[in-house]
Amino acid sequence: MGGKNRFASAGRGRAWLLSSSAGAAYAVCAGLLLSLTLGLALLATGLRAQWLAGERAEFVAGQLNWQLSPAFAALARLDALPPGTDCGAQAQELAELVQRTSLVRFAAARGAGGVVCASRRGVVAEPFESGARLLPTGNGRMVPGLRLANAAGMLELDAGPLVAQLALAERESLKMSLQVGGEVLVASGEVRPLGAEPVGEASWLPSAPERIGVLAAPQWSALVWQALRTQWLALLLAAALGCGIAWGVRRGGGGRKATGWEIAEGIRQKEFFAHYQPIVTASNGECVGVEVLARWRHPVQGNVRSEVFIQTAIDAGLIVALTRYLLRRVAEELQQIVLPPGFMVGINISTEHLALPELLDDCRALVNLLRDKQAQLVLEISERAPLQEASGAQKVINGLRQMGVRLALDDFGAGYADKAYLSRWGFDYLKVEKGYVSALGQDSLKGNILDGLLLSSNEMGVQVIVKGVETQGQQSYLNVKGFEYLQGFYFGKPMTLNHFRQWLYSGIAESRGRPPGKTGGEG
Ligand code: G
Ligand code: G
Ligand code: MN
Repeated sequence: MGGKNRFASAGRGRAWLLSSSAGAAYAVCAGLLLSLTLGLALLATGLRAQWLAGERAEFVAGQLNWQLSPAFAALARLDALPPGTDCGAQAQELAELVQRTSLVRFAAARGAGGVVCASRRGVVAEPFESGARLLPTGNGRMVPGLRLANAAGMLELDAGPLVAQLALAERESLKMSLQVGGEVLVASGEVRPLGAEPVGEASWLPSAPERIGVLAAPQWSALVWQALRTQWLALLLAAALGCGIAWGVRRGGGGRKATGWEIAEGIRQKEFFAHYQPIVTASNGECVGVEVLARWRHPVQGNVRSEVFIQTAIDAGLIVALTRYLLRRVAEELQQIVLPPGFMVGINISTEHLALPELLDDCRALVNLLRDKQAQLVLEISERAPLQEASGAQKVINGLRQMGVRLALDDFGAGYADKAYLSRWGFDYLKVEKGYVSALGQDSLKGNILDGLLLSSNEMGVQVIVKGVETQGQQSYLNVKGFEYLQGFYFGKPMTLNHFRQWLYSGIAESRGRPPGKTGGEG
């Protein structure tokens, strides 16, 4: 059929959509946390780098200031040279100055009448202006220099040791340079215009006659790498945390709000199915019926707990559609199984559904099938949502009765049903809330209520089914007290029809169901 194919491909499409949106949720959460952490790591690294740059600029400036201070002092003393016109005496003095002042490799002084005398005889000093400037290599200069000049004269310093200092202080993530005027001397020994270099923290040499400073510029690209290298553990944790959050959100979200759309789609894709839980006699554990419990295998989230999706289905107005589907599916399934005579099949019905005349049609196929098998349908109505007179449920119930359907008051003891409520709606069975059995031997009040219940149920002609029986002790006790029907994990958990069939015919039910010392013992 074309329709079937269409649904099948729609199913695949939806599973893909859901799983890809799951992947997206992980990616978004992990990415968000990752970039947040990376941002913080970069910020921290950046602030630290800036602080470090300031520190280092200041330290190197201090060192260079100390290295250069003899030259600074010598420059200040140039005007104390003896005046002369022939440069002879001056050249001698200048040569001695070069000899004893560290870093100075050449000196010149203005003599009387504008003559310039040099520290080396026969060398003509280039013209110079007051101030400081860098001298790049080239023009016969093997090592860069620093020229300091004032009105009295000029000193040319060997900048090699300064370069060495810069190189020593430099790091992959921190470029060091010496700024003189509009130029910088970088750690490789080159001289470049100031604008070409990234500017960082500057620290000025305190004793310099001119503005000479040490620059320390953080290298941001290297810092990103450094942040990645040093913070990888934090980044890894952030990514893991992001995935964890995504998982939590998806699980919590999937748990709390399986959307109405998903339920509607789940019905269409036949993702809902039935589990069957045995109802047995208290005296010998013989199976006399089952309760049908809805189960949902979600294509992505797997098995969804019924407490979650039943409430969502009720809230989304889809519980009728879900039950209708389940009734049909159960009618199909039960065709395959031979049932003991008088077998009861319990189905949970919402009060809302019970007010709809369509319920009669919804039940018809199952009712007919069960009639053929001499079994009967029991609709379980929870005490938690009481039936209302005005809802029109009475008419529907009358119709159901004519079809031979029976009614059970489910979760008895959880709400506030009284005798009047029971007789008004004509319930055939009372299903006692789980808490009453687990309270046996612990909560004497609830235990007493269980005793009193038998008396009044006999009076009213309703049969009691006790739910939540989990131990042999509980079975023995309830049997001795005179309860007739029991349901609980001790006899059988909710299971698929195939499992139920095996369980029903394997005889396990009888061997574990028969209480020891049935005739005399007390539980
Ligand atoms: O087996 P389990 O944990 O699924 O049952 C939880 C509750 O969900 C039961 O108390 C039962 O009332 C409710 N429930 C299970 N299946 C259905 C269903 O098909 N319709 C309604 N209305 N309730 C159901
Ligand atoms: O609709 P109703 O509340 O009757 O559904 C029965 C619910 O009780 C199901 O969720 C089923 O899984 C659960 N249940 C059945 N037997 C036991 C039992 O022995 N102990 C406990 N704790 N839960 C049970
Ligand atoms: Mn029930």
